[in-house]
Amino acid sequence: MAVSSEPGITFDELRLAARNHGMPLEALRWSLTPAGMHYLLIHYDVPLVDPAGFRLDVRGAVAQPLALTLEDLRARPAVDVVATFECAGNGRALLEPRPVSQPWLNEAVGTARWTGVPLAALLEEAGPSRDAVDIVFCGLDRGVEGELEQRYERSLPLAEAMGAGCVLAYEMNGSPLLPQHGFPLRLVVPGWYGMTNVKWLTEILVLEEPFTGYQVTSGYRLRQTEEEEGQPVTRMRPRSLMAPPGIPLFETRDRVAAPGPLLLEGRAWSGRAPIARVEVSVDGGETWADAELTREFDDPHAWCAWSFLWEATPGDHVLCSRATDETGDTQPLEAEWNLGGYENNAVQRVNVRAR
Ligand SMILES: Nc1nc2c(c(=O)[nH]1)N[C@H]1C(S)=C(S)[C@@H](COP(=O)(O)O)O[C@H]1N2
Ligand SMILES: [Mo]
Repeated sequence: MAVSSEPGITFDELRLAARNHGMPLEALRWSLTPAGMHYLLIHYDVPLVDPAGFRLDVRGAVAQPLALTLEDLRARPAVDVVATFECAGNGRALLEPRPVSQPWLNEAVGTARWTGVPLAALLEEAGPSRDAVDIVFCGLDRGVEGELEQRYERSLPLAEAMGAGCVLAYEMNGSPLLPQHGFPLRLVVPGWYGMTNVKWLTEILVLEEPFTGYQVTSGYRLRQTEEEEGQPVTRMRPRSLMAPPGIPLFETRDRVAAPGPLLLEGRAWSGRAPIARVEVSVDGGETWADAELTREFDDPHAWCAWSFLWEATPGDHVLCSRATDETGDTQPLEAEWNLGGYENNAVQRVNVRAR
């Protein structure tokens, strides 16, 4: 992956940004993100899928291969899961030098209620062999990446795939998936970074050896150089964001608010453990005070809401929030750089002028 030290994004980055939109941060006020405001990340093209001809194949090292139509899937017992998705590249464009890819600031997040078939039950029916190690999830979309022609496919270790909460979803917030969110079927793995939630899912392949596909062995690895093997990107690190207070300046999106009491609100999540604490700083991260936390969903990897009453004094302020999860992991003040620009969960800084 190329990196750039230029302050402005390149034309290639702009083209990606124009396709893959973020969640407008004011949508942090909604507990479930309306589908049209959920962020979007599509490596290749959105495929046009005829639902009547659609099949999900479960094959490879299984006792009983399966070929399921949408009706077959909808006839099975359904479950719901509320999951916060965050793109692993969220925060990438704030890194210096900047890894050249989708230039997210901090808006690549959203939370939806996903309805579908529990993955574990389907895998059990197919009967993975005793030597199964990885389950590969294959999308219908194809492209060229890292000079390799490929379909979008990602794997999970068998134990993670069998774990509670993985769903083959055909509905988002109670409606059929939109084309851009994976119609007619996608994988949902609560807690993992977004790339795990394979859209336009058409095949589940059980392997008796580790999967070596591009999106697992080349893409989505934490490393400083191309030569390094690095560590895979897996579960989301703790993060919090603030719903933009007051009103925006058109060009900079900085905020303007009246002096006096101002309720700061936002949401926080972690893919590793439930959120234990959210703190707020109104002086750019010098001093911190606890925010109030409200858990709206039982699902451990759905975001929770936080709020903090601030007495705004006239002048310029930098507001921050910082989440800590039950493992004790907390958001850093400064980003940790890596070549792909992944997992940047550094605290957000919100400029507010009270006047
Ligand atoms: N088939 C397929 N699945 C995919 C992708 C893709 O390009 N193709 N993008 C992944 C990435 S990188 C992210 S962050 C999430 C985004 O999901 P959303 O667009 O529904 O928010 O989908 C994942 N699933
Ligand atoms: Mo992503």
